[in-house]
Amino acid sequence: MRPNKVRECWERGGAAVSAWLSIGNSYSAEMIGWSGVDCVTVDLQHGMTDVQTMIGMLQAISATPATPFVRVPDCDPALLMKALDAGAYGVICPMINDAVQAREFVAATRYPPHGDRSFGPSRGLLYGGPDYFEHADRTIVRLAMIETVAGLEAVEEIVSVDGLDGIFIGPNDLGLTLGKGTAGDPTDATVLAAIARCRDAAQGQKKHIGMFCPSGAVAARWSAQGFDFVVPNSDANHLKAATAAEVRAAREGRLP
Ligand code: 3PY
Ligand code: MG
Repeated sequence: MRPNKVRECWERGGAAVSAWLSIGNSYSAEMIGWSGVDCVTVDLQHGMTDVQTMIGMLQAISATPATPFVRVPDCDPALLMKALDAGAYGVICPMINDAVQAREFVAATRYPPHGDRSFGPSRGLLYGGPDYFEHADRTIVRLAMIETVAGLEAVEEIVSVDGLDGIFIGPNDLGLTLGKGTAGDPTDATVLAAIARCRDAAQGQKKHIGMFCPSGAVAARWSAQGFDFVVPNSDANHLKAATAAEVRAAREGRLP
């Protein structure tokens, strides 16, 4: 089976960097796949895309060196299985609030006897190879998002769930539910303490810890603090920021 670059990166002791796709388009997905990232995550929760478009995006990512991941909109076993059947090598599940939900999430991604994933890996076989079934459970990465007070309070139990590879912090939702507002680069002491608790819980169980970040510089800061799956913002935000910078530069020629 084709290897998972995120697992390879972790085996070397490195921090994996994932791109994040909010734009539902296969051409931009392919372009981002050539940016040097280890993996590219299609965001089905807040991204402007649907399942059919996701399939084309996963096909486009397959033509690049990056490994395809999907963030599903919620812990829906049918959608998790569809994303995996479509060739996702990693799934990120938002709003995991307790160990029961974490176990349901993991079960949907593993074949029996360890889980209840149904057999039918249509594109999984094409992308992964003919031995997909034998290796899928060990190759696929499963990250549960901790982004609520409930999830935070249960984080030690969540990271203990067998088969879960790690947790991924959504700093905006976490800040919101802690009553501190949204902040991609949190500075509030309560939010920072919550993030440190998540990291310590994950590392205590030898699980991985990731976070969505507003920039590469912030992602580098967190990876220096032990985070090993970082996302330096989304395609849409990069496109907007880069375009705005060029427009500002162009206006310097002759101010209106
Ligand atoms: C959050 O910050 O809440 C996220 O879900 C980032 O994707
Ligand atoms: Mg969120």
